[in-house]
Amino acid sequence: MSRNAESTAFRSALEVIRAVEPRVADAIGAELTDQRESLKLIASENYASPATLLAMGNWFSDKYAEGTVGRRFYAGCQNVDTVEALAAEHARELFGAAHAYVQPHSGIDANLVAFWAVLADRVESPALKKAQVRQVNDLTEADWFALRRELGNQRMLGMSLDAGGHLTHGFRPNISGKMFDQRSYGTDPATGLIDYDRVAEAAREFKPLILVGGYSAYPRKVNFRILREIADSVGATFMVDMAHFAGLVAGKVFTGDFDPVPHAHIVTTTTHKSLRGPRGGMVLCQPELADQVDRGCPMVLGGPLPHVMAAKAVALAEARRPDFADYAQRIVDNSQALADGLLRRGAKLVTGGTDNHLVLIDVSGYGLTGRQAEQALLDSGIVTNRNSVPQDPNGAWYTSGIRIGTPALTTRGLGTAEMDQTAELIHTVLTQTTAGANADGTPSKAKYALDPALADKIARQATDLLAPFPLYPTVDLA
Ligand code: DSN
Repeated sequence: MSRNAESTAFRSALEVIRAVEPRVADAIGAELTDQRESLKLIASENYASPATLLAMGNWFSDKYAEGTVGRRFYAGCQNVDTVEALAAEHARELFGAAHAYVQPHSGIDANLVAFWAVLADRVESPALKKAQVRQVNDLTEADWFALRRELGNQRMLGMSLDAGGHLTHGFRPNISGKMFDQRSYGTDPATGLIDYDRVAEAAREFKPLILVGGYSAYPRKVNFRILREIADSVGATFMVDMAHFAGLVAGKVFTGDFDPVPHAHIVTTTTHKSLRGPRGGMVLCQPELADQVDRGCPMVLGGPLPHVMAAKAVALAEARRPDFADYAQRIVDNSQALADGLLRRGAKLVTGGTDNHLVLIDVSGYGLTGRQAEQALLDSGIVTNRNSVPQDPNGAWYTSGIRIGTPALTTRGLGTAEMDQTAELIHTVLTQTTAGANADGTPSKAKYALDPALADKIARQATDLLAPFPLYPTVDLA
């Protein structure tokens, strides 16, 4: 696509918006500037292609389309059917999945759709069968009361939050923790790695309805074949949340035992992280769960977002191109180069390295909390997020970790040499930052000191590092 076509498209869009509310047009332009200028290391973010972004800004946004392709609760959905069917087809082909549901608005939504599909399949359907009725409206009040109790009393076993699991894998502050009786498996305190024997032991003791695999802050591969065997041994449905590493699965970096799709009954993902699509979610599943998954809207989801499904179709088509596999491999090469650069300079990393797109620095090695480190890095033009480490003494707010990831910088074209320089910038900031104290002299978990001149110098170096790799080089808004 020529520079002209993309520049014209975005410039024209901003001109139209500016005529109505100039402050919105200005904010959109400013966001591009900010993204261009910052060293973005947030492991869950990326830069979608101009085609993906443009597919979202149109009249598909005006259409209601509850239901699924060919079975809608509204008339006039023929064009929505086209894009939803296309997105699902690309997803099935890309991941080798039997069924794809592309309506979830986010990863949390995708997980809720998956949970309710499993509950419907494993708990509700047998209850309806037993009562010899077709649907819940036909149950007696007593049977309905009993079914609601049963639905609300099921068990889930997932990875603990501080070991890298996600809030939606059954944690109390989240709806998943209120819906399920939950237990966690953690990681080996000595290695930081998943101990599959301990997972099997926990599954045998707890007998979950759902075993959840997947993570948002675990820097290693997971053996999904072993987790499936564990699930089978206790009659659990095996669900994998691959939101973080979907791009590595799509790009065939994670294959065999490390590809969740052939092993799990149901797989959820977001579409905007390493997969590099629009902000949204998706569910892939085995045929026996397909009907229940397709009831996601209006069971759990509000009306689907046809404009985002159009963008999912575009992004998934991009991910099916051969160059996406090269991109996925470079994400991991960069992540390993970043980890090596940090280790060589003396940083402490959870698990001692990485197999995937993310690195988790234990910043207690620098005498800092995650919050202090995150702010000091931000002052220096380096955008990261603080994250718990296993058995974190500082809790989920202050934390002791910094999670960094390479999907976004890899999209810009930075390579392993630039990752080593990035490691140098991060290490310099963290060694030069000192933890502050509260007014009463006790150590503060939030206050810190970093020479502003040094922060400015690092920020300039970060900008210099990015300069040869312009973001959206085909888009010129000037
Ligand atoms: N917010 C996502 C992440 O950063 O990992 C997951 O919810």
